[in-house]
Amino acid sequence: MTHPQLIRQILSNVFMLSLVIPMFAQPVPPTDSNIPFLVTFGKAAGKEFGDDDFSQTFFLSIPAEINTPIYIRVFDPNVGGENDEIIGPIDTKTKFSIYGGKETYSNKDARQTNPLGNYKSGVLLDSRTFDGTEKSDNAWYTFGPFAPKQGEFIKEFNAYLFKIVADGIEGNDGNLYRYYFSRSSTSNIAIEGANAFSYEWTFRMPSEPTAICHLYPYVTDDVVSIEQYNFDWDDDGIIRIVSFEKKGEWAKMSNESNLATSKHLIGVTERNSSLDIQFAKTKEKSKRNNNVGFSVKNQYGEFMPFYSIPIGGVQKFKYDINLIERLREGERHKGDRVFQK
Ligand SMILES: [Ca+2]
Ligand SMILES: [Ca+2]
Ligand SMILES: [Ca+2]
Repeated sequence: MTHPQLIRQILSNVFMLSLVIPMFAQPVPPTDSNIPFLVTFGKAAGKEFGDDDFSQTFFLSIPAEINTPIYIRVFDPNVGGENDEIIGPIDTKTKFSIYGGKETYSNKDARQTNPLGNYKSGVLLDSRTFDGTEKSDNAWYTFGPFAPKQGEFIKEFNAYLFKIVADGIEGNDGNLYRYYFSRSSTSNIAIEGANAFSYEWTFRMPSEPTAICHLYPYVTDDVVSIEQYNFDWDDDGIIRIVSFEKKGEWAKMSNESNLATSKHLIGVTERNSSLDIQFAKTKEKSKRNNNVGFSVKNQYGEFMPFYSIPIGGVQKFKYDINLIERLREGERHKGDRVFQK
């Protein structure tokens, strides 16, 4: 193959690849997580329903080169009707607030898992409170348009960051909802290169008795151990960690209204990509309407982000011990200096 032919071939492969693997992260929860809904309860709810703090924060990152307007869409933002968990009379109000500008992400309080301190840092761009009478039942409500530059510019991502906070400000019912980050106000059109993440997911498990859901915490290259936290798992099955080296390491699991935590070592091959945390229901134990909270800390005590497009891809267990050994060997030599004669 001549040189120009080779280049054409490479370009065409890259083009084909971009068709096959679109890096579009916009539904949250993402389709491949198998998680049907995010959940936020009204603050008068008992914690046995699975929400420990009645607040959920997501960040949306928009690549710096995008300069067309974006929209933040919420599916079923109200409480009542088809999808929500109703306790007694419908009396719950959920407030969705969108933040941008300075400190939206860079303020430390925004990157914790509890709604404390200045977690609503940044400039409030828009907000709306939904109750049981809203017509947005089982339908999309659209915030925006926002100019990408209304987000906070974060150099390490080369992106503008927005923050979406859902607070259960009144009542005791569970609000189930989803997000889509869109280029259109009336339909779901993905924003190329955008990604979404949170430090704590509170979500609904599917009703199918053998369903498996996934969350993908990103492991940076300085992580040597992690500590997982799960809240109100209700003995619904098994929570396990899958990686290049872990076939399904069990996490300590919570039951009704309690928090369980366990520490897990991270090897050299398990860095710079995302772990697969599996929430696997089992037929014998399967529960209905199970809401769960999940977060992970690194050895520095910092919460780790879970992205809707897993960064560095999702790790899969390598059955071949020789292959694992070669991977470890390769990682060990990555840092070696090369001396030239
Ligand atoms: Ca109620
Ligand atoms: Ca809802
Ligand atoms: Ca639960």
